[in-house]
Amino acid sequence: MSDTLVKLVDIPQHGDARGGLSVAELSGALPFPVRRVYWIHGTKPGVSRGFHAHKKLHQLCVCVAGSVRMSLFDGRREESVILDSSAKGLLVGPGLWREMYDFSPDSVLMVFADAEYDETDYIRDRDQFIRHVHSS
Ligand code: T46
Repeated sequence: MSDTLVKLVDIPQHGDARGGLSVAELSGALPFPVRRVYWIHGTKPGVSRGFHAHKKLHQLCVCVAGSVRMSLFDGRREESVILDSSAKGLLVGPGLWREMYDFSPDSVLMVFADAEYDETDYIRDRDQFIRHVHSS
């Protein structure tokens, strides 16, 4: 895989004349066993989310409706990507500060995670995050 922060995976599509059907399965689009799924929806206009990193968590983010822009920062470089297709998933591993902007009113961001919710895995202070990545 390339050295870019934005790592997109293709999600197989099995739509037909009836409509769409997208599949994320282990050993396919999902590179880890899923222990939690959550989705972010109904985000109010102008609201930004994220502003944290994870110490260990691996996630696959799929915008299954509408669009959202995700920005990733590894302590040195920042890259951003617009997610607007259920055919693409963004892999977000540990050690990446993430911010989410420009949610469309119909946006539904589905996130597959390799661990259950654990607040101690979050780094919610940007300066602390920068110290964390530069010391590891
Ligand atoms: C991430 C980005 C992409 C839970 O109780 N369980 C959960 O599984 C999650 C994800 C959140 N929460 C609670 C914690 C907070 O009290 O829900 C509240 C909102 O969470 P947060 O402010 O962290 O939401 P976002 O949208 O800023 O970030 C979320 C994920 O938390 C995070 O892991 O990578 O989406």
